[in-house]
Amino acid sequence: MSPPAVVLFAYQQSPYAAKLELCLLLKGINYSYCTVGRMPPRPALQALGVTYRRIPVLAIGNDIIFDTALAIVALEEAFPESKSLAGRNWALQQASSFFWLDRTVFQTVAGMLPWDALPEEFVKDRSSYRGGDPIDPAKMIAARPQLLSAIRQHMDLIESQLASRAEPTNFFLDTPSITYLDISLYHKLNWLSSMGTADSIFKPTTAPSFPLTFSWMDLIRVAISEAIRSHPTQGIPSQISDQEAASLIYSSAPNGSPKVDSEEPLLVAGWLKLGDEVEVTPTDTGKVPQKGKLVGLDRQRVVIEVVGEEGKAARVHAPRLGFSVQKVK
Ligand SMILES: N[C@@H](CCC(=O)N[C@@H](CS)C(=O)NCC(=O)O)C(=O)O
Repeated sequence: MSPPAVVLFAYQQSPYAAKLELCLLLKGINYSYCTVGRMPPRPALQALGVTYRRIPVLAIGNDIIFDTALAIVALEEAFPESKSLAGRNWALQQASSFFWLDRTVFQTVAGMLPWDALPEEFVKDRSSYRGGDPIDPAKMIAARPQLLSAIRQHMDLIESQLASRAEPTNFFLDTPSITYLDISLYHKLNWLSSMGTADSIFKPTTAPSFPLTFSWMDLIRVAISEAIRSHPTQGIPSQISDQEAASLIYSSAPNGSPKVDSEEPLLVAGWLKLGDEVEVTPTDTGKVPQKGKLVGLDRQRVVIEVVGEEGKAARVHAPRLGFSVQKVK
């Protein structure tokens, strides 16, 4: 059986897309890249009936996955022959990535963006994306010492973990090969170091405070170069149009039947039943609901059927952690 077509909907500057691209590259999975705008509207996703506003979105055949946390799980399942990034402590990796790195660390790092150099329209868009008070670039810049201080506290944890490895050439969890947690951590630090606003950390004038972190980042860069060298055509995307992306998705069949946990309290209580029109919404940022027909619900994911502009359907999967599921009233 030929492997399912993989389509990444993303834009170049998206740090979370970079995280998923690294996973695809290291796993050697071929995929197509459908470029969407840095801000909505995003016609490629609208055509699929996708209203979820976060990027990236990953399609594996007819299955459309929201959130990189679930995308990596779906990739591990759909491509069992590819290099695994799950490794040891898989559950702990997912929990650390989701609650520590993707939430707390990412928010702090995003605060370090050069807000005064960004277009006003973009800052306005990200204010509504984030929710709460509008982003005031002057206030963000004034808050930098506090953000830098928080980043140093997180980096202290990272440095201590790295110091506990048996070998200095091992990865973050003391494994000889790279794992998902390495990638989840690396893409944030690499993004931060590229901003130029944290040079006191990344380009110190005296001895660096985080030497182990820097040499671990070099290890990751070596792993990336090796992946490119060892399979120069795999994991390197080809650009496709919105229409090509839709036809790849709609010409594939969904993979298997969605799972249903009969003990799921929302089903047991009668709040939800299969076939209901529901909305699935992130609970932290970009809280734009995605509507669809409930076809699967277990402890890990919610699956809904979403009909696109041409009346064709795809299955959309979102993680349970960090997403709410409610019946549309
Ligand atoms: N937890 C989500 C976070 C995704 C996220 O925050 N993406 C950013 C871009 S890197 C985003 O969607 N920003 C708003 C936008 O692009 O419209 C994931 O892992 O996929």
